Amino acid sequence: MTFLVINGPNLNMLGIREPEIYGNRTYADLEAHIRDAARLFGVAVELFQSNHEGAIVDRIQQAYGEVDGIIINPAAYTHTSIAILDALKAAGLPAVEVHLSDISQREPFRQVSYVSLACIKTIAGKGFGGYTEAIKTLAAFIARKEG
Ligand code: CA2
Repeated sequence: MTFLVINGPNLNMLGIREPEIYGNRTYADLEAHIRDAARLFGVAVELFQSNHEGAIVDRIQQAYGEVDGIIINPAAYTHTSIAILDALKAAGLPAVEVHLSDISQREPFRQVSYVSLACIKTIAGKGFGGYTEAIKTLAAFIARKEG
């Protein structure tokens, strides 16, 4: 089983600013965390980070027929991007949305997620652990569907 993990704009800045919201750990630490979690659940992962909406759309389109599921933290595009929502729908792959912070407790504009409309689950406010939970959720969902 292979999952594509997509991280959106500014997540490459993790650990550099706003530690009170996003913590002290860096994007490299997040990548290591995701790879460890994938190993734990026996799945392969491809990691992709971009600050560009079109690049994220392209990567989702490319994932069709290539991976079994998508884990996505679209970052700020969560709250604006119908293009990413449509790409996820077009790819037709099971997807889980992850946010480091609890977007339901933040500014009203962060409480709206277009991307969630194409996801089987949204996990928010659990920090790096949210990605572990997403891998577990996606693996169980696919196993149930195939079994
Ligand atoms: O909580 C999340 O994971 C978010 O997706 C993070 C996005 C934000 O726009 C979403 O509303 C919620 C922002 C990621 C920016 O990350 C930074 C990291 C360090 C310094 C500045 C920004």
